[in-house]
Amino acid sequence: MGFSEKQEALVNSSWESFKQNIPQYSVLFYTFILEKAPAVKDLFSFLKDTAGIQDSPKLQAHAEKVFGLVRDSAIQLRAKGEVVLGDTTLSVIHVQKGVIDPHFVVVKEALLKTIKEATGDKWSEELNTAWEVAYDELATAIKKAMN
Ligand code: HEM
Ligand code: ISQ
Repeated sequence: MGFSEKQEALVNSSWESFKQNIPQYSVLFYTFILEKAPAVKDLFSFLKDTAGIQDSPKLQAHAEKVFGLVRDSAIQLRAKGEVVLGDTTLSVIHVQKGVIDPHFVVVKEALLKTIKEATGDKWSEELNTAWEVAYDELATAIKKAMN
């Protein structure tokens, strides 16, 4: 899978946009996920002890990790043409939590919509495709070790 320098740069610059307002975008991301798959709410432990999703520092930290991992994948794709996970931790966590294949599509759509919001008038089809490819390659790597 070819991943260009331009694509890597697009992912990097929109990652910076995302980081400009993590409280807002992490809530938006989570809201998009629950819109499509309300039942998924019960899989996440970190919202149990908070009043609302608006002020959950754990949600923010976790959401930042998810976007950061997709961005790392873009870097890996550009450097060596594939995404390799250091260990099976991510796969094990998701199996244990009860995550299934169709959930990955839900999270992907939520991620792309969040990036669209975060980048505003800098958004483009090309930028969208770059995130899509980086996410798909990462999701494939996680799913491979889940089965
Ligand atoms: C946990 C990333 C896909 C649901 C985690 C964690 C990471 C992560 C890093 C560990 C907890 C943390 O340190 O934040 C990702 C990435 C994904 C992905 C990069 C896709 C490429 C999914 C999907 C679902 C999901 C499709 C299904 C809705 C969860 C749940 C946890 C988790 C329920 C446990 C949260 C808790 O501690 O209660 N994910 N994830 N993830 N993920 Fe994902
Ligand atoms: C972990 N995995 C997938 C999606 C997530 C969204 C918010 C917080 C943590 C997550």
